Amino acid sequence: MPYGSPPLNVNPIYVTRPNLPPLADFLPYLEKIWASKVLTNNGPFHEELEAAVADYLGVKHLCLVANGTLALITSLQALRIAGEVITTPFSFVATTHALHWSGCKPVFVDVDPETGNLDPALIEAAITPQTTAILPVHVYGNPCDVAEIQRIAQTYWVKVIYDAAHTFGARFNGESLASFGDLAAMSFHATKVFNTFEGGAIVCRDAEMKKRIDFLKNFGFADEVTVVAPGMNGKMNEFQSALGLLQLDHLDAALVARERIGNRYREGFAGVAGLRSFSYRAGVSPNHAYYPILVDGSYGITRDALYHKLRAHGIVARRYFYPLISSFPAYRGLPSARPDNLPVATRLAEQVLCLPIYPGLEEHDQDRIIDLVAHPHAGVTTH
Ligand code: T4K
Repeated sequence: MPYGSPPLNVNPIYVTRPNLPPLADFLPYLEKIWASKVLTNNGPFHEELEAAVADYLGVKHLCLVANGTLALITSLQALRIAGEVITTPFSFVATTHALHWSGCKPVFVDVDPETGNLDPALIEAAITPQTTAILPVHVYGNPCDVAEIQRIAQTYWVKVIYDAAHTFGARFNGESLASFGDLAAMSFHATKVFNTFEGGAIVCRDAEMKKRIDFLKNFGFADEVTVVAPGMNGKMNEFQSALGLLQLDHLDAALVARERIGNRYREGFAGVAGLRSFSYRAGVSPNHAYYPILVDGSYGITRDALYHKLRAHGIVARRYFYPLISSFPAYRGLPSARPDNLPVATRLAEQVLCLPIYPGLEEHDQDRIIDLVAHPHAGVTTH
């Protein structure tokens, strides 16, 4: 079960719902899979989707993978990243787990209060002779300062792997947000703007790197008898790929619906004391993957009180990303994980709440959410 199902006799409104095409449209794909008996290992739907996603994003080289976490781990392996990697604590825990699974040491750096993304002004001070890469996240699909991060990476001769899990459909200066960095790891999880049940992709810069990643995601096989590296099983299967092909047809409409919902929230919350959202960087066409709000001391009630109030009304908002990754037992002993090293991220994690946003969200439900959020003291129930 997804987290956060409220024990209520009302239909909950979740932070997101997967966008799904009509079931009837999926059946012909299933019939083809049954007829061919090709279920996985780079079958025809996989090949077709890989080309179609690259085309949609406007990138030349892309590898489909089974999920976003494997996209991150495979990216780190493909570039042979080792030693220390500079990253953000304000993300989903998979970002740092990928470093752990690759034997790298995460070095947490604080974030920019306006975007929630890694603060480039603080990166250089965290670089040591052991640093081999930077792993920033375009959090909520809002671009990092890609130019400055690139400058730092070139100066110190380190790689940049973007966690681009939230970026599908977002563009920056006319380019897909997944086209920046040495590699970008995307997620096509059920909760994402574009979903293939589970799934993901790695955007890379040239055909040689694509070949390397294709080997890595298939146990390291270069051909039937040659294993060139200790790869893993990171392949996207034919069911996921078939769904992806269908989803692409519905994506532009989904992005329009998300934008409409995002704009209605923005209008609904204008002028509410103690409430703000992150700022979009100039040049971005956002994908409205999430609708995070930040609740400060002048709002009237705390972020957690608002979270519980909404739940009492059947609205399952989520505190992405709280707790900070750096506070989890696996990472809190790291010197860079100290809260005094991460004051902005610590504050944002205590203030943030992601409101429901997905194409099927009904206007009257959104109006209810807006009303409850815009009036902190209305609808509070005592337990
Ligand atoms: N990097 C970043 C920055 C990420 O955000 C993520 C994933 C990754 C890497 C790793 O990518 P993947 O390996 O997952 O491809 C969810 C997702 O599981 C996770 O993919 C996502 N980030 C993260 C931000 O959110 P939970 O634990 O909050 O999911 P859950 O199950 O509580 O679902 C949220 C809501 O969505 C539910 O309340 C209802 C709805 N839902 C969910 C699922 C799974 C459905 O309606 N149907 C469903 O099948 O982590």
